[in-house]
Amino acid sequence: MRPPVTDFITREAQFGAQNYAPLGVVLSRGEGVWVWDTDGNRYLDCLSAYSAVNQGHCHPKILAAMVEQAGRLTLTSRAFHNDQLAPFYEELAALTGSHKVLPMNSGAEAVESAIKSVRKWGYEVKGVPDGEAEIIVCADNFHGRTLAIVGFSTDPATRAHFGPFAPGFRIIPFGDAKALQDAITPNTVAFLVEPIQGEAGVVIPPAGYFTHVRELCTRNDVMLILDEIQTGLGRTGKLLAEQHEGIEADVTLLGKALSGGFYPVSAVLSNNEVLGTLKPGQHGSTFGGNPLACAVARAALRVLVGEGMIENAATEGARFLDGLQSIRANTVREVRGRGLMLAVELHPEAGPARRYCEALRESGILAKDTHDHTIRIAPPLVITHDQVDWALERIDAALKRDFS
Ligand code: IF1
Repeated sequence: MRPPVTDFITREAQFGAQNYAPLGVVLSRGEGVWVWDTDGNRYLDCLSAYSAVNQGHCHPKILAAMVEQAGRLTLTSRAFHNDQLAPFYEELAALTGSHKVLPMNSGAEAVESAIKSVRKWGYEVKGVPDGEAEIIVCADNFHGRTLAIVGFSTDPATRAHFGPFAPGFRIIPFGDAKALQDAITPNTVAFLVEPIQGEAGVVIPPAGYFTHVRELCTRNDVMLILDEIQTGLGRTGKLLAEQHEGIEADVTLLGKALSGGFYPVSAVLSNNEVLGTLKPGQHGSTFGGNPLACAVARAALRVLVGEGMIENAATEGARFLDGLQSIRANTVREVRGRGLMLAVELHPEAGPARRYCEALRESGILAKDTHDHTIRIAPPLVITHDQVDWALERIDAALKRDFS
């Protein structure tokens, strides 16, 4: 006899820090786009663990690679070499056209590592006076939850009462190249930005913005760091979101789907000398670049590319976006998206997006709200034509629900 759902929820509440407010569903199994709760109800996952499960839940080939490696060698530390790291470097560098790779674990660790590396590059190569490096970031950014990162967040919920914070960051509006131009000083070492702001509600910048950003960074010897932890690895219908803009970052950050949701794997990719500034003993991590992480990531990249998931995200994402835009509901203010990174923004008077997510759950779809009025829609990239139609029917009905 399975314990009732409430049993798991109350037991979590007894011992767990309450830093999340999850929907009232207790999941126990996942396969492809589907997840099942402890009562056996099936849901289409439209969050994909915030784009960490792009390859679909429990992809059999990634699982097989994980099990095989886990039975052979999991962790050596970087005090010794292992036989998975070089192939991981080679395959990731070839796929992304990068020259250097720094393997880390969480997305935030990749962001922090990039911040350290560009500061070091600023002092040792650009000639910025020690301790005076500046990094420009955008309002409404989300780059993780560590102290340096929340210090340059503009979301009170993620930064209140966590101070004091690290200095050296300037905040400008997203999408405004003139603001970037005005913020650059001789001490600016980098511009850190998401190609599309995910947590902000899938905010897509104006056409041409990144072309201008790329020119400004090149002209002023400022490193362009693109945080592709959420937008990367096929989510927007291309391997990297930067490809929609026809530009190349100097430093690219990957995480989440780099492991297909099996294991925390992140990486800093550098197209130039930034990572070359790191010398032995100057940066590291116990688990960074471990053989299990590398084997899992190699399989995750292999299936992402080999099974046409990126192309499918472009095709089905366009259909999903078109379908959402065709919904005639007076609750909807705007529909935004690129590939399978989609969002439905509601009119404030429609009430909190959370209750529409509750309605979606009742009809078999799991989605997450962000910033009160926006529903994110981000299914695994393996979603089929029929599953998109199945989801659109239910989203249409939910957006027309009368909660009065
Ligand atoms: C939470 C948000 C998404 C990210 C980008 C770095 C990171 C993330 C663009 C850090 C992580 C996660 C974190 C998770 C919820 C989720 C999230 F709502 F918080 F903002 F996706 F939008 N850069 N995003 O999106 O990667 O250290 O988590 O591996 O903290 O609640 P991480």
